[in-house]
Amino acid sequence: MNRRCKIKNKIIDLKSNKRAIILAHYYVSSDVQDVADFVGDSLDLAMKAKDVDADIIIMAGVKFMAEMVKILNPTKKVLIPSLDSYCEMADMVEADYLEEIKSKNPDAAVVAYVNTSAEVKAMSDICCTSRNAISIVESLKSKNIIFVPDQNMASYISLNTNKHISVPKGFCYVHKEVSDSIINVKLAKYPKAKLLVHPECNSSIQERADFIGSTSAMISFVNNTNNNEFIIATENNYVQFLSKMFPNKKFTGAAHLCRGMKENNIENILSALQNVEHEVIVDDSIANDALTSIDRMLQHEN
Ligand code: CIZ
Ligand code: SF4
Repeated sequence: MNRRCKIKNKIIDLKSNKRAIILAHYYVSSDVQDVADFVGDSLDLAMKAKDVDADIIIMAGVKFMAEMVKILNPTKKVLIPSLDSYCEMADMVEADYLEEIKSKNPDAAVVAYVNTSAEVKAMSDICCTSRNAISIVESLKSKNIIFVPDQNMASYISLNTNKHISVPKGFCYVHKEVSDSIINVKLAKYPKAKLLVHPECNSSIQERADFIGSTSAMISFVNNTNNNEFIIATENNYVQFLSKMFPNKKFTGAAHLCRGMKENNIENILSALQNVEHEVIVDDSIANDALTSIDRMLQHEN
């Protein structure tokens, strides 16, 4: 048995000994997804986190996801495999900055993309993910919306709703780096491929897309089309996930890996389980207000 198999087997044994479960995002490596009990997007993970029967939850993703799991499961131990698994976009809008924007737009509702800190969620009216952003924004009474922190996602929502969206700042470097020249090279190589684009990509890339949507929406698109070739403009680990899910279809990636997601590996998952280390703690007063915004999003889904 090779070293990776041994580590994976140890993780599986420890999970059952310690009543632990592993949640993994689509953007972590397939090695990590192999040991997970559940793989999904941030909305799936938030919903799953609410009804897991375990003492320990390991969140293989980035820090805001682990915080969200903790907020939804305050009595459980939530561990993060690496303390360096940051979402760089989530760190672009801080609480002080949002306070300033709110004071300049007192009648606007604040929608926080889940890629935000617990503090920012706590200051917002409601959360959303890439999967439900349009319907959440549409459901609000207010015509004026402050949306944090992704400017490209905000433009996409603007185009698809009749709301006035203020977009202070923020972007995801993984999606912003998807360039026209990369798409040109991919299309020259795979001329029949459909181009699937995440709404965090620049509008020039969105304009060329055959389909724009979240990772879950991309799965539905692939499932419901007769096309067999796809160029995927979102985090590159997702290409491996799609290739496993649809073995008869061909996928090629147009984006890089996310540095924060890449921090997760089977070695640090094993270590987190063995030593019960890297526990995520969210201050109670922040967690309560953040929970209100997350719960409003989850109620919208039901
Ligand atoms: O919401 C998520 O999980 C992210 C980060 C991407 C997506 O489109 O699902
Ligand atoms: Fe954050 Fe971008 Fe990484 Fe997603 S891909 S976790 S938005 S930095």
